Amino acid sequence: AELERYINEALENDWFDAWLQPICDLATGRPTNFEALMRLRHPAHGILPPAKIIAVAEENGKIEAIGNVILRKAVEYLARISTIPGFEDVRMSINFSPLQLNADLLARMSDILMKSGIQPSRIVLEITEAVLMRNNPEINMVLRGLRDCGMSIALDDFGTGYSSLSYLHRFPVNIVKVDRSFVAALHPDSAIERDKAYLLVQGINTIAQHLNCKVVAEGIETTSQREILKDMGIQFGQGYLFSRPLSIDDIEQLYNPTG
Ligand code: G
Ligand code: G
Ligand code: NA
Repeated sequence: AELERYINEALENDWFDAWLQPICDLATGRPTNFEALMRLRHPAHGILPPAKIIAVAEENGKIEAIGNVILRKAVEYLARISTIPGFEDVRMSINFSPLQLNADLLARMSDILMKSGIQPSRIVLEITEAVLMRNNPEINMVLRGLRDCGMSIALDDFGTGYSSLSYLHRFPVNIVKVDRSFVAALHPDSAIERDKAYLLVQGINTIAQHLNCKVVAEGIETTSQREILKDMGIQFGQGYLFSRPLSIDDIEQLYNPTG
């Protein structure tokens, strides 16, 4: 009930923001994308836990209003980042709840992109396989519509769900994000655990490459994880090793300190 009240207050007062975490080329460390991550900063209570906020908002129907704020800000921030030298072509990855993927989104998305002058090919929609599992005709139509406009679709938390492979087969996914639990297991004390995680990530990478999907490894925290993944042939990664999620002002400070 408390979180519901904070959500309403935050929508009224514009306290929702999109923080950004870079997705980097593992070989060069250069950001190729930024992922927009929802943050609610309450003036009295600080940053509230995003996963809980999203769960509550999906229950009470506020997720669409929140998602619209995140979408608008993420595109605005992409336009700002694009003015940094060397960042003209970076992309923005935006998380979508299944409840946002309705016919209204098609019109809203094209309106926002038109007004900002951002090419659709610079937007990545991050969905979880729970979205595809619904096999909902409206959702599938919306995803195909957005893809037909030139946006990419990334499957988040890959490998943690029920039957991920069948979704790759049934639905035109462009990017697979290897869940961070696999990356974390590349590091443990037990060599058996480590070897198993290695084989699983390698398997996911092989399958994804055969399906022409790019692969992003999530949750990279150490240089040794980065090296292992790079040597395995995985091209992209995200995690605290590169950067925590940051506000747009901090991103501009970090990448364009003189601009
Ligand atoms: O930012 P953090 O890592 O705490 O995010 C927690 C969870 O919330 C992650 O699973 C992430 O995908 C999800 N999430 C973050 N931002 C958004 C958003 O804008 N919309 C939706 N639907 N999920 C988000
Ligand atoms: O599921 P999704 O990829 O959207 O989740 C993003 C979440 O992962 C955010 O809550 C973000 O803060 C968190 N995250 C990002 N990088 C790392 C990392 O290197 N380690 C851990 N433990 N969490 C991370
Ligand atoms: Na995500």
